Amino acid sequence: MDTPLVLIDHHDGFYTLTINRPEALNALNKGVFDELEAFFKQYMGDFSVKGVIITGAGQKAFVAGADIKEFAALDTAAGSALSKRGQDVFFMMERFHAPVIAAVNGFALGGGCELAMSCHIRVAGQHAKFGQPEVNLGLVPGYGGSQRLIQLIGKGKAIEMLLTADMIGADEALRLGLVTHVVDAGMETAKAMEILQKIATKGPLAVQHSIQLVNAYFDKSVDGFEKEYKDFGKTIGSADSKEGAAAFVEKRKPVFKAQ
Ligand code: DAK
Repeated sequence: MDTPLVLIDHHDGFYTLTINRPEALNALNKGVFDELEAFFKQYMGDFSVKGVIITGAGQKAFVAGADIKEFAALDTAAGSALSKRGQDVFFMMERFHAPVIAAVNGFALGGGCELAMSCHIRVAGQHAKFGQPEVNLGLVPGYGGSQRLIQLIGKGKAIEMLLTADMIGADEALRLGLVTHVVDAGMETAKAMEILQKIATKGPLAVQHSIQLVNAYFDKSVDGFEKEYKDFGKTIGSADSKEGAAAFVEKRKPVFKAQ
């Protein structure tokens, strides 16, 4: 049997997905996309999954981009189709019901930066480097990077990164809001797990709707305020919200059931 390109480890509802192509600095090829897609398709809406961490094998790279050797021969039609397919996989991650955290343990370039930006939260090792170097190859980003980079750090810095292909380090990524935590190298997954465990004590439906509401802000076809009052109704009508209020009054920890 072939070695998986995405290693899946799970414990008590927490999943760690490790992109496993260290010899190519974990570059995203078709096989990696197939395995990521299969995971998120299988578990979408399954509340036994409390959270997901995505990281890269080895200590050098999270993901150093799309696999340059794979896309060299593509023409316009095939390239657009592949880009759309990659965007769809990243949308599945962004819309996942439970938090997905990127534990960025090294280079996050091109498609790697796009993968990290499609996660809900990003934790970087001190040695991490971020960039969108597509222009070096005569390309623009193909997996949502031109849009999500602006969403996260604003137009001014995003356009500079896109046009110069310059990399930024972890501390600058933190300052710009591209990541929310910087930790010692090797501690990225531990920090991500700490965040997931905290979120897992909250109401799972409320977490799911919070993710949807943040996504709605950036979805031009959705009125986020309208969705908020509707989702508020759904959450306040849920058994979990009754349990949350009862636990508060009884001075105990709530036991949520995603109902
Ligand atoms: N793809 C394939 N192999 C890669 C790779 C990549 N993105 N990045 C690194 N590798 C491979 C290297 O070729 C090398 O393999 P061997 O030559 O040893 O066989 C091995 O990983 C180790 O890399 P280096 O020897 O270069 O390691 P260094 O420490 O010297 O340098 C580096 C590390 C990260 C600075 C350097 O490897 C580098 O610049 N890598 C390329 C970064 C990059 O430009 N990434 C691509 C960004 S553009 C598309 C959709 C999206 C995209 C494209 C198409 N379609 C839908 C068609 C997105 C494109 C991108 O992501």
